[in-house]
Amino acid sequence: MLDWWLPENVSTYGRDIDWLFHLIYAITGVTFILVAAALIAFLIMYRDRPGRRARYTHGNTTLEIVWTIVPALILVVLTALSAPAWSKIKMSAPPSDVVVEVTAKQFNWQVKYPNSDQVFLDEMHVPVNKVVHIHLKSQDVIHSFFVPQFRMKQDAVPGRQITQWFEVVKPGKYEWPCAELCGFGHSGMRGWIYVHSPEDYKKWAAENLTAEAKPADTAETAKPADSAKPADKKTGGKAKK
Ligand SMILES: [Cu+2]
Repeated sequence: MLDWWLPENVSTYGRDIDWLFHLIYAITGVTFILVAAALIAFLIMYRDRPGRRARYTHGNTTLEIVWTIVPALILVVLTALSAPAWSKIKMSAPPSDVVVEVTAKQFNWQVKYPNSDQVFLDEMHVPVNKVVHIHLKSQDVIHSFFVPQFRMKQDAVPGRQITQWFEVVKPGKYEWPCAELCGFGHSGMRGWIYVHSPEDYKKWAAENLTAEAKPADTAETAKPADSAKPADKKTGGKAKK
């Protein structure tokens, strides 16, 4: 109904959020119209007229109870309706195909991939139709990772690493602003997320993530038995130096 108004949804879980958005928008929209109509009606009904005297009223207990209980019930129902989306998007994650480490700072996104020391500034590359896990940290103040088309928003909090995930279904270049007023340069803090086709992503990774990724790959082919762990340890040790 309001799809034209939101940015295009390219995320697997975007629908789960959009219908809740539309539902809440409809409820608050109808409430707004009722309240505004009552206000205008009362303005006219109780306007000053010759011979009319103001009088004191203490209110109406029944009305008070009704307009307290009805919104409370609406909130309880909305909570119940949003719980499945919340648990799917925020409380759990499907196994990752790609992991990206993001550290926010005043006023950039710093992007790193496991097994590579290369740090990218305000630029992330991920493959389409893959589950991407973001390990989100902050170096200074609270920032907020926001990609409207992904329907994803998560604060980056100093002292914590927060894992979030997304899966994008359409290749493209998506704006990646910081959505938390984080200081003087906040308005300029934004990056771009490039969602590539599988071939393009492979090509990009081969050109940009090779330096540290290669030793791990060769270790894997050299020792096919249980190579994953030693290879990880190797690169992990290297990264510390
Ligand atoms: Cu910021």
